[in-house]
Amino acid sequence: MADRSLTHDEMTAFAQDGVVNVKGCVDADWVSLLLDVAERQLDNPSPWVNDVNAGGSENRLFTDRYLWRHNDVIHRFIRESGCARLAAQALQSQSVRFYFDHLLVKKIRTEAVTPWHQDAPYWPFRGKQIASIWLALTPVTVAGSSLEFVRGSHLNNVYYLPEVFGGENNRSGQWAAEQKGEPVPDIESERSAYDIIGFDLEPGDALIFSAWILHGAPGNASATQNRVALSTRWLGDDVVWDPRPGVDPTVNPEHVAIEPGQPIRDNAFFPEVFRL
Ligand SMILES: O=C(O)CCC(=O)C(=O)O
Repeated sequence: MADRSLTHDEMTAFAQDGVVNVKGCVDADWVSLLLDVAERQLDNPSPWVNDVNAGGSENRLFTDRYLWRHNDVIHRFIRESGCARLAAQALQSQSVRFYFDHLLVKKIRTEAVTPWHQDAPYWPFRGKQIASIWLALTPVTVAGSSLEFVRGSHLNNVYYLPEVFGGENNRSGQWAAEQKGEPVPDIESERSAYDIIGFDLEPGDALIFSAWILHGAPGNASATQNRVALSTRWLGDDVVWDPRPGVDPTVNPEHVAIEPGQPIRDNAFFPEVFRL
């Protein structure tokens, strides 16, 4: 499966729509290994966790990030799953570096929505060649909290203010409140005004999407199916370091010796995983 390539149509969809649904992105062995990681992480989270209703078997939103430097499975996944190559193809980039992994669990009957947002404003970079690969580890439908996107919105050249997901409950995410700027419009109240697309996925399918596209997800209305996904973040050739106030502090200027405006060179924090 590490040889999976994007088809011409898939690359065109990513370029035009800002998102592409990649069937069979990884095989069942990876899905099973990553589900085990998710199970263990729920009981033993990292300092970057956001856990709403911790310990609950329903109505629980759990996110944890930045596991790859400590977790052998995630470390191997980013190097061996073939995702780096798919990211490079989608981004039309000669090389890709890894940024971080993001585990996202919505247990059955989870009310918490994922608010509409762009990813780029949260991160300490400038550049257009930034993408995520959101890998479904369970079957997901839009009603079961799959992602939705405003098609083509990655091309609008707008930078929206990041907001703190989960508000005051999200103790590890308050850094986002430091930014100033234009808030994301109220897309949910005016859905018909937007070209919204959503996807149903099977385990092992993935959505590759631009860090500039507006996206969000409903809560998980299912009474039987937890929703588990792993989102990995990838940086292409045009990305430069831009550690602005109010961006994600997991990797910050104390960690890396990159001058603002310089290309991302650091292999310890942003390993180059693919080069043509
Ligand atoms: O899984 C979710 O609900 C949110 C995922 C997301 O926004 C992302 O991966 O960028």
